[in-house]
Amino acid sequence: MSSVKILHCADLHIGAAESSLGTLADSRRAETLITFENIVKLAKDSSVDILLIAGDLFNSNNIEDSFVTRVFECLSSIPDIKIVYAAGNHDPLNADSPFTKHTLPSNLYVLKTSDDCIEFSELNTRVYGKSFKETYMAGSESFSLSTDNSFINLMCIHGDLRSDLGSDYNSITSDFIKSSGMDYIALGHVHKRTDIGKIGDSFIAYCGCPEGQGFDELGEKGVYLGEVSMGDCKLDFVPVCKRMHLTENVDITDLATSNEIADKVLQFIKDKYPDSFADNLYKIILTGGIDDGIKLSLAEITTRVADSVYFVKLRDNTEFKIDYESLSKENTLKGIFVKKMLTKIESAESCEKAKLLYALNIGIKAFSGGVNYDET
Ligand SMILES: [Mn+2]
Repeated sequence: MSSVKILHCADLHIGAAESSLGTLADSRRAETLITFENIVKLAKDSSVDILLIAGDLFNSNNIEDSFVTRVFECLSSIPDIKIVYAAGNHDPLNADSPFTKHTLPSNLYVLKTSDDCIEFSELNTRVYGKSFKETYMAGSESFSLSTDNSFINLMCIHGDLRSDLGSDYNSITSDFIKSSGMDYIALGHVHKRTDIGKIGDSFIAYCGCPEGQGFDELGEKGVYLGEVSMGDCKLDFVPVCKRMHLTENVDITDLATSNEIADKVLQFIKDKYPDSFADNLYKIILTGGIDDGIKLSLAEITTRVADSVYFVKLRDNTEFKIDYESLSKENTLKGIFVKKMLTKIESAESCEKAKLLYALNIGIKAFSGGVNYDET
């Protein structure tokens, strides 16, 4: 066999709850499980030979049996596909692991916690790698098992791609990769996808998490799918996420009422995401200059936008259109505050200036009673 068809996924974190979503958190947990089912279906429909899962399939080893049962049931439903699992730092392969406690599907191969190799002779392919045994695992300078060039050599591993061995999460260095002899290294751990890279003779990529679980995991998420052969790799990114987390700045200069602002926000996201705007989760940062004294009702604007989308939260970064110089001459508490802040800003290092300007803006809003504390 000159090539092998693979699907590379990682970091599902099944069972994780995005608690900031409130009542939606449970539905998002269910969606992550459904996304996993869709990945299995994609593997089946694409007739892949090997499904590589590079760790953190479960968010922790303390996971409800119903999730584990469903996951293993899905994997059993594709008996013709070999599945290789390398446990990650969230679901390490110890006595508490679902992969230790439950009966595994016969087509599921779990890599040991020491350097390991699984051979699929009918596919002329070997899959190398190892599992996390506990939450932390040190990296190594090189992989201890040598390869045979008459096989397609794959690695499935959870770890931290970096230049030194300093990570607590299995440092994977360029030297490690260059000496590995792999055709493709399927990585998990980093939730942001990388393009397919090449270090030495080995292709390598993080596929990222297939379903974002916070506003630090933005945009379209998915898996890598395609063919690997000796010395070559043709993998495509396939989006599988049900929803996207998105952060957008919306300029509301000169708008005043909540319905005007909500309409502007909705129009902005409809224009940018015409096909999926209603399905996504948004963090909207309101920017621009508004008239002095206008108190935005974030609650009302949020409610109006939320009527048309799955989830939205707002942050107010607007500024009052104020002539600070003339205000600083007023003999009022507000005037004295502005004068002191302007003096500080003038003498501040440039990196501090933006912070102080933001503080000035927040302070002015506080005088109008318009500061929201939930602005993370
Ligand atoms: Mn992870």
